[in-house]
Amino acid sequence: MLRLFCCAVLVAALVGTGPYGHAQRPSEPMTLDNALRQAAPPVRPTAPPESSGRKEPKSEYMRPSGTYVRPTDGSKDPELDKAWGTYDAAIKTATAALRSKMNEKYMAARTAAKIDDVTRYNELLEDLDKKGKLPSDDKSLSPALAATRNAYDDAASDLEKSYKAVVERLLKDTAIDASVARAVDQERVQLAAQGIARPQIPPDAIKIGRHSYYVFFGPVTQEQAVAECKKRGGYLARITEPKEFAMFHKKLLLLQNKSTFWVDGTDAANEGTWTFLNGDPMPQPLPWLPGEPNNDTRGRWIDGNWRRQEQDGLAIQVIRADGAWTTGMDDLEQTAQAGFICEWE
Ligand SMILES: [Ca+2]
Ligand SMILES: [Ca+2]
Repeated sequence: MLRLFCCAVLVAALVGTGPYGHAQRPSEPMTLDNALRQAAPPVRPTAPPESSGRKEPKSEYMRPSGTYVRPTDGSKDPELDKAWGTYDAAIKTATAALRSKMNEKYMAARTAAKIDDVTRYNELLEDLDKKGKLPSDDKSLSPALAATRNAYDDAASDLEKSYKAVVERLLKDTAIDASVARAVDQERVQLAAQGIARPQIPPDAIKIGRHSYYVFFGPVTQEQAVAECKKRGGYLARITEPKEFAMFHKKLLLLQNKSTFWVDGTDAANEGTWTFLNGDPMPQPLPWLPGEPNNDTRGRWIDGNWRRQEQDGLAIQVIRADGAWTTGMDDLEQTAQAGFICEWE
């Protein structure tokens, strides 16, 4: 009986398999059509229907630039483990919110068939997903970027507090050598030095000599502009030399749009005497726009109230005059909203 079964299996195998041993359909009559069909290259699988959105980022988490990386040789402490967990979660959430905003822009650009924007947002998304690189600046993403950076700062500040708390606890515990507390504190200092506060110079920054400059679109007040540059490890640009001005003249003219950017400078202390914001004298006479500085005090609406203010803040402006675009300095109310230029040494 067993022998019979074996033979049946063998016969079935011989009948049912082709030259490569793969199972085949029952043979069809050899017609021209069938012969051609068998000779034809295999039909390529059809492309999957285009998905409604961009591909989701890979599941593994890419730590974005400008955030702390936990030192591997640091102290192992449950409280610090927990703090790092909280920090990582906060960074992840903030980054995911930014990514979602970028994806939204990407989809909107696709819907509007704006090819350039589609390409740009796709590149920004890839940079974020593959390199952890935040968009250096993008007018349409400014609020989302600012929110992300604030979230990073908050997370870093919470982490710093946890480190300090752990150091305090370790120092109080007589059973633990003080050197352990010092090592933890050292780790905190290292993080602060290499982390959030490090200069964040956009890769496409303008270079003049050893200095880098970047034009941000804001809009912010002059005081906020100072804070924004400081946050990036730089300072509000000091445009004092003709070659610096010439460079911005050239770059900003490309905007072909009325725009204003804060730079370092004020005459708040002494009307008409321009100094840097910290009071240092300004070395070069500035190329003012025609009719400026006028300390225009016509006033404007600020927070629902008509206010008259002195124009005590220094800005570089792109305007259209006599049918052509030009740039130059203007004095503005320091609470006015404008873009800004950061500088790094
Ligand atoms: Ca003034
Ligand atoms: Ca003015």
